[in-house]
Amino acid sequence: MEATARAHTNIALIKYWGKKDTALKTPLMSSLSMTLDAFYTDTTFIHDSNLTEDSFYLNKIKQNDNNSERVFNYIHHLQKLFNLKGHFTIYSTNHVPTSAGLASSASAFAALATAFAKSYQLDLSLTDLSRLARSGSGSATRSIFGGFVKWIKGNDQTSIAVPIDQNPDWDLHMLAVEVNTGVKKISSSKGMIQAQTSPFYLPWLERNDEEITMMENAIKSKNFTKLGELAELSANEMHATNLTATPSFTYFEPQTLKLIKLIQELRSQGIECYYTIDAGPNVKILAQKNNLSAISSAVHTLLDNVKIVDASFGPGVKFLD
Ligand code: 2P0
Repeated sequence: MEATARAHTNIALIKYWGKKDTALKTPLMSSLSMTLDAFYTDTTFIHDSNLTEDSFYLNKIKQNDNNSERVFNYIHHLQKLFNLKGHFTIYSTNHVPTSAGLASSASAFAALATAFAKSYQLDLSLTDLSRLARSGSGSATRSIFGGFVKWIKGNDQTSIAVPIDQNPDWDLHMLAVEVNTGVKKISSSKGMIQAQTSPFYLPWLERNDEEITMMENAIKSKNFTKLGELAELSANEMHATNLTATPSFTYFEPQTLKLIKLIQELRSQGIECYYTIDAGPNVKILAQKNNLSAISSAVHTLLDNVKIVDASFGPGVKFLD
């Protein structure tokens, strides 16, 4: 049996940065994201009794055991969960421009969970799929749905994604700005453990419910200013815990800081925009249509040869024939 699914990636406006249970990937906090149209992963999952080994192809290239380990472990975990066995082949294609420097684990594990479930004809709801995707990668939980999505903290059963507005009628864009770096980054999994040594980590966690509620209210009232301010605050809180961890670390590069200052400067000139930053040096700028070209020109003037991808709301997972 064979099935193919497409999932779009998402960027958190209220960040997830810590696990309650490492194996189950239940989070210490709820998070809230925007699914993006510009970036997605297509994954085909095939299981067949004639297969003699498990294999994983990424962008048409067969991956070695090392690169396949996380994916194989994930599928073995799912097979055990549903009492299934047998070898499989996975073909995954990332339509995430490498130039955008965006992580693809959210779309990758959401597409994989969905293709897996369909190939075995498991009768699962989207909520069930978000739970399955979660055990592959935390942020994948949210990529099951489109638009604005909340991932609720909780236990293995209750920590699932909930759509807030799958088809938002909003003029909201995210400009993904690539910041080049040769520096080896700390993985998200490691970074979010280390961040918990920060004296600011617990106070941040205590603010989580309130920040989620405020963001939901900003979305309900279509208040771009509130949404942008809260998203920027959440990113700054996350990166502040990294800087104040023991040992201290940061994903920021000099160009990241240049972009932060540029966004502050643009705001002071009346060009409304906000930033969010994940576990890497790239900056995503939240803005509305009328300011996109002014912001892009300002970024290009500041940084030579930087790549910018304009994204807006994307859909939830779907099956492809
Ligand atoms: C997020 N990030 O909410 C946060 C903000 C990065 C910064 O989720 O260990 O690949 O697989 O659960 O989901 C990136 O981490 O980590 C992430 P795992 P994941 O989007």
